[in-house]
Amino acid sequence: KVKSLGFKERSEMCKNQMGKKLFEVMMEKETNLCLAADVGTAAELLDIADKVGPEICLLKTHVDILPDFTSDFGSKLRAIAEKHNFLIFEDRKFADIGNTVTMQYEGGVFKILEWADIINAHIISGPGIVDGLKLKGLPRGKGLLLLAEMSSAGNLATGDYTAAAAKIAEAHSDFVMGFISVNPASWKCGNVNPSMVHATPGVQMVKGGDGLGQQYNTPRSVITERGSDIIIVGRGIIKAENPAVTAHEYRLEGWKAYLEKCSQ
Ligand code: 5BU
Repeated sequence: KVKSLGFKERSEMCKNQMGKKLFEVMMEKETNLCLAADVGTAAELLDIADKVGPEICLLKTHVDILPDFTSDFGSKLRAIAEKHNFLIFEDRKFADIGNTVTMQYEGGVFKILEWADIINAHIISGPGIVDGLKLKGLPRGKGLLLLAEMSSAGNLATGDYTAAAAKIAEAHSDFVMGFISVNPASWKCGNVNPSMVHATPGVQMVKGGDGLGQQYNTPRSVITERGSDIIIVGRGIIKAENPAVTAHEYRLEGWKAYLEKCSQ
């Protein structure tokens, strides 16, 4: 088995600045944990971001679920991100044609471009979606993750679709910094280039599901067997009695698995 490259070597290969920054944050803080902050209100989100901040490299939002969203949400979250040195990922899953996503990224109530470091997109509409998002995001140093795979049962992002995502990423490596993936070790097209980061949702300490299609794997399995880099954990942390303590446990599991992979 070939020894995996470390985040340091990989950060030096990045063409996208946000991709490089993410690897650097991961190394500085020794964490490959992303919190999926799917809490009920913006107030709760800001609260958990501050508590769990020291444990994470990335905080993932679904800003459109927050009933108390106000225009100062972005600057408040950014202040917490700077305090704890993590990046902000809005899991918007853009999916429309290039021209429409430019407006969805920049405009509306949420103005995602103003506060999110990282966004993601489906490739269902073709590579024009990347051109559109890049037009707005690249001049501001942002990064894009492509949805190459999904964690939910019966999803259609498999095989040739996954390979197409990898190909589009290669062609736009100035803006695409990596993937949402589930089992990149199994990709027929290979694990693509090492500058690309892989982030995986559907992670809990015990394998299982949620009754609505979500499928969970353990941190260890995701990082070592499935070849990903970042574990994305939502309910495993936010529903815990003490989210900060539980986040610390996930962080240790994830980082231990990364170190193990590098020493194999
Ligand atoms: P959970 O509570 O750990 O199941 O939350 C998972 C989060 O990751 C949630 O915000 C989803 O929207 C997100 N997610 C996912 O679960 N599966 C996917 O394939 C993608 C995103 Br893409």
